[in-house]
Amino acid sequence: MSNKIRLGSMLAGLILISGTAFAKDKCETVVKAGLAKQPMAYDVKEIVIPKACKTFTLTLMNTNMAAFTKASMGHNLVISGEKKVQDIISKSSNPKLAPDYLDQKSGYLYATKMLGPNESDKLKISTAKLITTEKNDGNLVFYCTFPGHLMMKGKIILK
Ligand SMILES: [Cu+2]
Repeated sequence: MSNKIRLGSMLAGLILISGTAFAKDKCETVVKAGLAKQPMAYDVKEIVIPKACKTFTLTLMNTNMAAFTKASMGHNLVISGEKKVQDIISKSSNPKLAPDYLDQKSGYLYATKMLGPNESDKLKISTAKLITTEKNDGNLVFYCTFPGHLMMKGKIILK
């Protein structure tokens, strides 16, 4: 084997290793709400957040067609511990809070804006806060507080 070829394969190996390490700790994700076949759903049931990420960026996109308005079929993404879900959802479903349907004092950890079709919003999530909340309020979950959207719920997994 010539020196040139040996160097070439060593470099290829290094690129492969650094590529894998980068992919392992991906500190961002995009979640879609409102699917073609199911306007009242997220496209994922789980969001995996690596503890190695200090901050995790979560973007929520409402991909519903314009026929669904924010008032008739809005979507948000709220994060809290499992223990607080019922309280947060029942306080947030108050008709006085329309069309945003989120009680600011209900004790959630993070929440996007209530989105109409083709709107998006971004959360900058501190993993340290997630770890503390999981200890105090149980397993972490995400859900939509628009009235009647109880089926829009999934798990947040810290790993
Ligand atoms: Cu919703």
